[in-house]
Amino acid sequence: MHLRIIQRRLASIQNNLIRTYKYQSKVFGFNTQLKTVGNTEEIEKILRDYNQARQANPHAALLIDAYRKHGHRLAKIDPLGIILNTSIPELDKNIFTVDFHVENEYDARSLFGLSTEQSIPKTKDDWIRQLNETYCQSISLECEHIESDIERLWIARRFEQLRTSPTISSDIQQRISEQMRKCETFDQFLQAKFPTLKRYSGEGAEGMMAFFDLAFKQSAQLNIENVIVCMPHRGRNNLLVCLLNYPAATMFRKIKGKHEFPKELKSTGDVLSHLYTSTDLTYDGKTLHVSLIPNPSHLEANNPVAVGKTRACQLSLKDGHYADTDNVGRHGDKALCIQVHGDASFAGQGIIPETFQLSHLPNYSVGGSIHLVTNNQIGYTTPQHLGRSSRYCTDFAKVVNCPVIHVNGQCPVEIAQATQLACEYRDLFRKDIVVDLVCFRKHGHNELDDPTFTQPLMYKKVQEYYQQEQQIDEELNKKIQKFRNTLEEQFSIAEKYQPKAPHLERQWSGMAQAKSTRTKWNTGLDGNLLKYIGVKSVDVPEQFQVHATIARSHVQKRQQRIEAGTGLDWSTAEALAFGSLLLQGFNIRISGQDVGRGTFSQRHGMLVNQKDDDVYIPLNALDAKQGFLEICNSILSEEAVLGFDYGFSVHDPKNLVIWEAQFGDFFNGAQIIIDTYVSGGELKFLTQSGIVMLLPHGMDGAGPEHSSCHMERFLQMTDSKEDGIDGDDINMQVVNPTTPAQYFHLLRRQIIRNFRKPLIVAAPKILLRHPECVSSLTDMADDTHFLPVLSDTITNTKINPEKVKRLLFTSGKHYYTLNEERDKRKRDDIAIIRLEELCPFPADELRQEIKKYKNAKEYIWCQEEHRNQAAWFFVKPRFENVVGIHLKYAGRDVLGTPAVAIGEVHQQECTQILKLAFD
Ligand SMILES: Cc1ncc(C[n+]2csc(CCOP(=O)(O)OP(=O)(O)O)c2C)c(N)n1
Ligand SMILES: [Mg+2]
Repeated sequence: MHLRIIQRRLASIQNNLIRTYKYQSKVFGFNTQLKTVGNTEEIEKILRDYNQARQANPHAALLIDAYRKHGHRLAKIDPLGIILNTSIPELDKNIFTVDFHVENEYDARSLFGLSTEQSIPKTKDDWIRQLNETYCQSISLECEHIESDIERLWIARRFEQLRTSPTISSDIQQRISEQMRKCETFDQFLQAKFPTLKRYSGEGAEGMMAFFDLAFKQSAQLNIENVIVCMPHRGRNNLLVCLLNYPAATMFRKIKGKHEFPKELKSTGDVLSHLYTSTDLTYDGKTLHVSLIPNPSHLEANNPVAVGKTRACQLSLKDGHYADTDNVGRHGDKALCIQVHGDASFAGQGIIPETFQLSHLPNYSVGGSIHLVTNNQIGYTTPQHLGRSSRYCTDFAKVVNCPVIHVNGQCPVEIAQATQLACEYRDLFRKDIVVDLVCFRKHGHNELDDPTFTQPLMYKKVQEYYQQEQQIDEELNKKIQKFRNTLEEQFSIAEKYQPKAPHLERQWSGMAQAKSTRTKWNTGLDGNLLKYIGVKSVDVPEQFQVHATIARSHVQKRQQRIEAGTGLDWSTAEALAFGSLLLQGFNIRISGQDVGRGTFSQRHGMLVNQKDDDVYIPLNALDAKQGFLEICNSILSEEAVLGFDYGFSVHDPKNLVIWEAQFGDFFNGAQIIIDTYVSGGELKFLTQSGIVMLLPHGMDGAGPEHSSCHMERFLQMTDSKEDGIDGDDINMQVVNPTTPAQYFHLLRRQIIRNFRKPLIVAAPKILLRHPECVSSLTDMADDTHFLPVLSDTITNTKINPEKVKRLLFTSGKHYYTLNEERDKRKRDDIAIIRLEELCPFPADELRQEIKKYKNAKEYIWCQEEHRNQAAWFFVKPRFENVVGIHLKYAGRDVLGTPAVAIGEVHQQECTQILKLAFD
């Protein structure tokens, strides 16, 4: 079979879904020529042989099929024996009525993945015994939901081979025992030293350490360079100290209430179960860099973050789709994501199916994650049957054809088999795979909780488990004693130990933490360079057929305005900012729903060939040595996608990462990511992010849900001072720019600076095409920069500052309404000052501005949003306390939704605001 045919079959589900525009040729971040699977000829042969063998032995094949499909339902995967596996009709011996004999050895080995050492079952009874041994013991496999026949057959056969192999080497078995004992020892040590500590121990789930050790070892063998891990609370500290070289002294300090970072750094730190690290591990002479990313309490929120960081890491390493040249490997050769989950949260949190939906997408794929579910069969006090409706906690994974291995967490050999299969599958197919480690929790949700209040029978079984006699291994005991001694040493030095700051290393070296003062950055550029970028931003290859309307209203219009150097609109300013940063070697990623065209058909960063649906990104053809723009039309999710992009942004400061909401208010689907990462990430973890959130905002009669990006919520989450001067070191920036040039400077400033801060932009809707909302190249020329406050300069009414009696302060698109009204009323006694940046609050610039109007008597804040929303509550105390003036309010009244949906009422409100501002 031809290679391309096999690739298509392997990715059948994806290909079936491609019905409209597609990447026919290479676009940045997705190379259509890249191989998605490993040795296709070998896999093809497996299928061919199997089909022949099947024809020769149809009854045996039916029996094998039945076990591959249903065997997992009989498996003994629960170490407590709580899951009751009754017999299942599909595997009843009596339904396979034909007695058969498999005579031919070759046929038998093609039908079923026997290891070379294994003798061939012949009769029906032999086969049933063999299949029971393979599929119904302490490990089982779910693979029958996989659409691709080749993939399904490969994994079933490989599983069977591993199960029929003699056993895992004694070397590996020793490693496993050592890891599990270390894990247990660490918990015992913490229990002895800190008896009242909630440590979310690994006890009952020690098997996870065997998984990690073997997965890292195998990754190193496969020449993977980086592994990015996300993980919730359970056993996390064990992993940090026992395997990832986290200084136990720092952890002990933390438990005693001290800083985990150097004291002088601005940081709040985070709780014990959120500590993180990155370290180099050596396996068989090969070095593997492992990063355990910081996690918030919100379970599973760190999963898309880890996947995003993995993809960014792949960009840094020019892995797979990011390689400069074709055919240099496969995506995911160099970086792997391991996602760890709890059983209850894996089943319950919506971010999980969202993240799975990202896994096969061109601009979000990482070449497959390996998932480990630490399935202790309980979530807090909720048993499985109340915690989900599906049979397994892993069932969401099946939506993307992901195989699932269930394994008994107390069976080391089977854990090793599961880990090996997961690594091999991911390596071969570059797709996600799940290992469901069925274990238990020795204690309650934490060690101070009494689980027998709610689970008396379960905990009887747990107690029985711990009453079993343990085998003694003297050699291992010695190693464990050594480990215990190390912990003792670390404990003794904890008080005086100086923790290290991990935040400005590797890709981040050369960057700094922002200071408490404000800095100004020249973000302007030479006009000719901007002209070049502007023209190139709409240039397409000769044969490329641009849609006629786009050619007229977008391409030609931009060409003309660039030539003139004036009348530049919002999307042109964005293209100029993007292009200039690309030419400086930075990469840009813009992600979100429909970002290629833009919600309002304004961007057209990616053009679609009218002849064949192919996609072209003009800004990626600027120069041979440029950085690249990755345009990522996302799934219709906010939480997982923003999490992914946040993760992308924290990996390397040389990437400008932008997430755009379709309309501003949809960001709240991603509120958890904003609350736990974007707003407080740097304070908690020292991890900087320069993510830009573009949130289309504006009261234009669109009704409650398309009007507001809830700026007030972002402002309330900032650490801007109500009675002091803000510096660059605020937790995030909130801006509401009103000109294309201001947007241009903001985007450039975001990446030119030597520190990173999230940037929340109340982005335009109607301003995208507003005739007044334009800039010229001179506004972006060398030595220009973003202005936090805009003076009253663009007006038809000539303003003489001496004559001004009233100052109107506003922010955002409302400025244009006010300006128009002032012109209409010919009010030269009113000046309008725009607050373009709300946080950090530009108090100095405002004071300077106000000074110009010596005779002003009235100061009014005028906003189009409702009084309990947008900036009013934020600016009022700052004007009073820091700027030193008392503001009156002119705007909509309070309301319990962002906007009315009755056109007439909307209009009456608009009129009323203007009366308040001008009468
Ligand atoms: C989104 C979210 N909701 C609620 C909680 C509170 N909580 C902490 S742990 C936990 C139980 C989690 O169960 P599971 O995922 O099975 O992990 P386990 O603790 O059993 O390892 C809950 C409900 C949380 N941390 N995050
Ligand atoms: Mg659980």
